[in-house]
Amino acid sequence: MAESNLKKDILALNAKDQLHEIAKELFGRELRDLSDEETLFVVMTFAKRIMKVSDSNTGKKKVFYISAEFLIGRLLTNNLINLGLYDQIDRILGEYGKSIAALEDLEPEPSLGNGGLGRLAACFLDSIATLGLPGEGIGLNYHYGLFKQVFRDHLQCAEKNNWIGQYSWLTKTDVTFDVYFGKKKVTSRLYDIDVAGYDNGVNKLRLFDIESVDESIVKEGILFDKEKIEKNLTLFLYPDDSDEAGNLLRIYQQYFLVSSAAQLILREMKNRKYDLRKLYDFAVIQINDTHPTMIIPELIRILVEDKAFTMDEAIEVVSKTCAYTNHTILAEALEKWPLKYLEKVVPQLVPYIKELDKRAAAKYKDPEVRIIDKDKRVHMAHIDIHYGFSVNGVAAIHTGILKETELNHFYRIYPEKFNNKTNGITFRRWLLSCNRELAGFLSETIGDGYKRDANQLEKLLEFRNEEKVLNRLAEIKYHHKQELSAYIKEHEGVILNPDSIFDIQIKRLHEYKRQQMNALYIIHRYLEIKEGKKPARPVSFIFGAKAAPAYVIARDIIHLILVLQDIVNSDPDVSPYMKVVMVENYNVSYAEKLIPACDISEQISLASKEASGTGNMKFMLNGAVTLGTADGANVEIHELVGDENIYMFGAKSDEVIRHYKEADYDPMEYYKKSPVIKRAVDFMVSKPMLKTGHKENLNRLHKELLGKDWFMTLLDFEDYIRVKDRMIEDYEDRAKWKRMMLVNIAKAGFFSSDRTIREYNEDIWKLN
Ligand code: 26Q
Repeated sequence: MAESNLKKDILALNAKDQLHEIAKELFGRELRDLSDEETLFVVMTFAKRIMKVSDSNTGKKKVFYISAEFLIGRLLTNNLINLGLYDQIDRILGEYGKSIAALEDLEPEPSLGNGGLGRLAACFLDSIATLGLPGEGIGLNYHYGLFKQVFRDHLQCAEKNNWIGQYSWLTKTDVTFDVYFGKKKVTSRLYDIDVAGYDNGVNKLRLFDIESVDESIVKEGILFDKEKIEKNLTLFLYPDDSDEAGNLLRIYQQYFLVSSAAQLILREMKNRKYDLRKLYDFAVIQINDTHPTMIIPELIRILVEDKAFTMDEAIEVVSKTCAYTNHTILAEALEKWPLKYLEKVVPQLVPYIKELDKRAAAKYKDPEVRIIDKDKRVHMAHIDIHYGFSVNGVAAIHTGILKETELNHFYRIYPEKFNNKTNGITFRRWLLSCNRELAGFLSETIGDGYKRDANQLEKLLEFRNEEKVLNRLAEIKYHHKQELSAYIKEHEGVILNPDSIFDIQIKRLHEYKRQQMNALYIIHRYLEIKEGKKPARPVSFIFGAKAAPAYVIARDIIHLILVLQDIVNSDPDVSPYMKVVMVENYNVSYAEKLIPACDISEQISLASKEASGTGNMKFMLNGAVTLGTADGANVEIHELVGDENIYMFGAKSDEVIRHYKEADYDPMEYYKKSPVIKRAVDFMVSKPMLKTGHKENLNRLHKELLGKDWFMTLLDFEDYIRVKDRMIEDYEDRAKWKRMMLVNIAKAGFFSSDRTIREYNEDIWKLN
């Protein structure tokens, strides 16, 4: 480490010369004459070169974090901060009238993830590198990643996101592997992205790509021929899973990932002359949800077929190497593939999966723990639990529900495998980089120590009654609200008042996350203002969300919000008191602008359904106050900040689970007995709504809410109104609110992903 710093210092000393040289090399011109975009490429190239010569984190044992998603976001600012070069480069650019801030928005965002699970993987890579642990991420290089969202006619449309330009953080390697789908062979090529730890060594994110990929098969939007596997395999992240071809493609992607990963890991073991019979002494494979589960039968297959292991030996070695993280308890998200799909895509794995099932069945009579069920569907999670050594949930309540309910049959046979690892976020991106003003103020107030040891944020509590500190926090928040307002005006065409309360819900669109409940509140407030109840202060309701293209009701909810945005913002009686905006193409970069500007953090999932949530942590760290249900990590936030610094509402998870068990929840009951609920729900299909929006979408949603409401919106709606109204009133007690902000920041240290990764290492990975 000392040596690597020395190396960095030497390189950094003449950073200016190097920038000049790279400018000449790439563009044949002087730095001062380059466009902002060209300057961005120069700085990127410089950072890439520094990382190439920096030391990597090494050790006898390494973690391979294998995941279908790595939602890494833009890398320029983050890499410069972690390399300790941000201020220096910014100064040099300043000499030419440029700044990093002016460049960073030009970087295309790698969109290699859907949401929480992918972003968590990215935070983990940052923390693994920062803690100096040997580890790498293994994933896929989707050319167009997750779709780009555009709104047309109040509807979500999907376009491809072409994030890989001429200059990207990817480095093409000369490593290739053969991957077989039955007898059909394709070639997989490895690309690397360097991951710089904060003041520490560099690790790698390994991304595999199919050599025969063909971007030209993409037509309108994100349409392409799903059958042409050798051309389409790495074009998109999670394509349409509404039909068989889409599901098969998903399995092709998964096997392509695990076959490449297995070969990469075994190649490294061979290069380092490690004994494969002790694989678990040198490698631990963390399986991020079930998407990479086939790595287990695949490794067993290779050890048996190519390395002369007996089946018993192979199973034992692999089981001691693999660990599984569960990120969801939604039944529909637990992967169960029809055996015939696997027979079609990866016939070579099927005998091994059958063998694993046979052994489990011989040992345990309970049909619930079978890998292949009576309908011939393969339960991917069951492979992980039987043939991995660790099973973890991602927040205390989530792990509890796994043990007691969802995976109880497994918990009874393997209690020792189950453990909790409450999620975390990297403070480099979610504080130092996205909120430099707050980070600077914290350093002035409590010193720099919190940057290495997040728990030191608690020192801030000493200032809970110091008006100067409290006012400064409020001032920083206000600056971000001004900046966000300007950005939203430019990009969404909506004018927000920075003096209004910024109420923000940003996350994937899913019924269980209940954006529809937030929308119903907006209707409720709109109608109250129409009746003449003018609030003391305006509220800005801000949303960001993508819906899976095949998820009809989720798209209807987006439609509802966009129609409300139109109606509310264009109504002169109402718009001075409230505004609604759903930002287009919500992504990591947008989150970095929204989160520092937030007052009210909406975390309103139906209790028991949100495994953890990590946005809740990012908001808290940036001084927002949570409005939440007792779900996921909200429960732990509540414990940390106490009743007086959070607004909790709604049914608890045991009540919700009971309703599901008894099948006794009926939304009609709530609709009939509450005029407030009835009025808000019916407004969805009222004349003004149908005039602006589409009958089909709004009627379908209305019917869904009253006929099914699977995620119990109406159960919690009245309590939500009550608590949210109180929260908005409390905002006027400025002293109280500022203190809540301070306490939330001070208590956020627990949610550093450095803490999470330390726990993974101590309990599961045991790296040196
Ligand atoms: C499965 C089968 C078929 C098609 C798609 C999928 C699929 C794809 C993505 C299932 C799940 C995902 C992603 C899940 C996810 O992001 N989960 C989130 O993980 C976060 C990190 O642990 C948690 O904080 C969130 O609570 C959880 O929702």
